[in-house]
Amino acid sequence: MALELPALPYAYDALAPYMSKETLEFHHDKHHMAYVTNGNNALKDSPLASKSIEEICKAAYAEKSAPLINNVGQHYNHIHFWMWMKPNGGGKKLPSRLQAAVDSDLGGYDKMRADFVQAGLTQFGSGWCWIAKKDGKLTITKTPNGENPLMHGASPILGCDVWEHSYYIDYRNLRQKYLEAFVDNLVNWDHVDEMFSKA
Ligand code: MN3
Repeated sequence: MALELPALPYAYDALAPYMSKETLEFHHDKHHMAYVTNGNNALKDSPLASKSIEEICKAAYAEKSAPLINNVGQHYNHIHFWMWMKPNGGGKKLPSRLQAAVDSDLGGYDKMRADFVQAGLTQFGSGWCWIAKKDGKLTITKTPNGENPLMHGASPILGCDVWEHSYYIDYRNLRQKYLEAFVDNLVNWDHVDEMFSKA
């Protein structure tokens, strides 16, 4: 089953001013496309090719396959990244069951927001910050490059891309402002809740 680039679930200009049309054109059409192309090349002749993308992520990390960790990992991460955002998203509009878990496991909304931003800010170089479910509890983590929580025995429910290609056009070097805008104005809590319900 070949990897395929999904269409964005909204118009390219739908997330402005928090994420511009230009950023989404480059990020989706060029960067994500490259992960799909390179991932398909890496999967050619691999016994993992018939597995689900989640299974490929886990197996690739266990086998230390850099081309699959990087490209299939990034494909998985970006499929959800597009769905983790929506116009007029973000802020304290969490579905109640998710809110209850954030309260009990992450110290409430404000601490969750601060810790998530801090995780993204302190990821040195390229990578992602996450809210993931591990051992039955929500936790905030960060990973380098194309890695994701699936590779570390956890289930991601929210992730933010802190590669410079995700924010440099709109925020230049101000990664913190980008992360704050992501949480305050872009997060699609319904997709987070859907992943939470399956985690
Ligand atoms: Mn990216």
